[in-house]
Amino acid sequence: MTLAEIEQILQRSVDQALSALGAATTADELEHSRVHYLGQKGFLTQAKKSVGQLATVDDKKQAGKLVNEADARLRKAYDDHKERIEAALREAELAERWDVTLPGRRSLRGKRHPLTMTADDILDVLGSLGFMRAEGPEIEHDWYNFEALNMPREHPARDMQDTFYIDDDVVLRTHTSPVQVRAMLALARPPIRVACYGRVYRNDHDITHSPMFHQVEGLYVDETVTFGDLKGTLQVFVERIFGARSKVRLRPSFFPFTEPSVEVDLSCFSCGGSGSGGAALGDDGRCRLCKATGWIEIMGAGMVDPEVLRFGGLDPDKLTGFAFGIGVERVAMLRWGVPDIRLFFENDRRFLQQF
Ligand code: FA5
Repeated sequence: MTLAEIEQILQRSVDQALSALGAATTADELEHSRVHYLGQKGFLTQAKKSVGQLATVDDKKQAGKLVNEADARLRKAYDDHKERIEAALREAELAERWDVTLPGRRSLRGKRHPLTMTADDILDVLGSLGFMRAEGPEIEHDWYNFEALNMPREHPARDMQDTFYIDDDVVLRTHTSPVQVRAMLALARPPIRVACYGRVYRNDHDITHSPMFHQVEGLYVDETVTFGDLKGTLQVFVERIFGARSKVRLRPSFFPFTEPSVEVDLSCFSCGGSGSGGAALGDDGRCRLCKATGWIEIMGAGMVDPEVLRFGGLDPDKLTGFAFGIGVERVAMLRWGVPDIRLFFENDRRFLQQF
């Protein structure tokens, strides 16, 4: 091969190679062209080999220069185009991930569960009245849950609460009242003024009863605690939770651990206590919320039975006390007009977002 022939081949092939490299649109196509033109069997390699066979040193020099120039030009074209393909790829990937024209997505903020909000509000009110927080176990000894509350074994009052037994001596607590006895034994000296919030369990389930629910227990023991103090405390409590126009009514009832015992009714805030009108109006013009009675039951309460004070290690000849137990779900249902207790436990965001 002569110098002129090498020159000719280089000119033609470099042009071909440049347009082939430039036409590649993917990394694979580009690599394919690189191997074809710059690889072992490519024209450049062939040309390099031919340089050695040229007749004169001058020809070799000149041909070598031409081959090296072509080589450098093609490698640069290859590198530049590779860079362009990679940049386009990166951009395509980014465009796939970030569509800056989309409207922003708001991240969901967590908030307190309606039952937690209700319990917090109840505990805030009781805290402002001087009640200290107290706690007790959910898996409780029969003695605290029943016996120390005047319900010995075989006592018919035990049937008031359908109990989950772990064994003969241990139960899932059926109410927060065992914490009364625990608090008396632990604090020992009056005044004892505690509020306990927690889960309780009963074998009970329908739209207003859940096998697991929450109670807040209040207990106040001192030298001169009267039934009037209980009524005053409950009045302040309902005004703060349900509004200034709310009234309480105490109805005689029975609990083995209080004497006298009462059911506490709240004046119906839907019909204003009139039994008719309001937001929960039925077809017959009567209030459905209070069943036209004007009152809604919200908790049990009473003066602590002297025997329970004794179980708590206190002297009933010197001390008196009152106690009350509130169903937290009941309060939340009344506050927000929730028709089914199970809604609180299903964790459906459509329900929870409304509070
Ligand atoms: C008691 O549990 C007594 N320990 C309350 C008490 C305390 C009385 C201190 C006197 C002194 P009762 O069984 O009525 O009482 O329950 C109290 C409240 O818990 C009820 O008013 C109701 O709101 C709620 N409650 C009872 N059972 C369930 C249930 N299965 N699901 C949801 N709430 C319930």
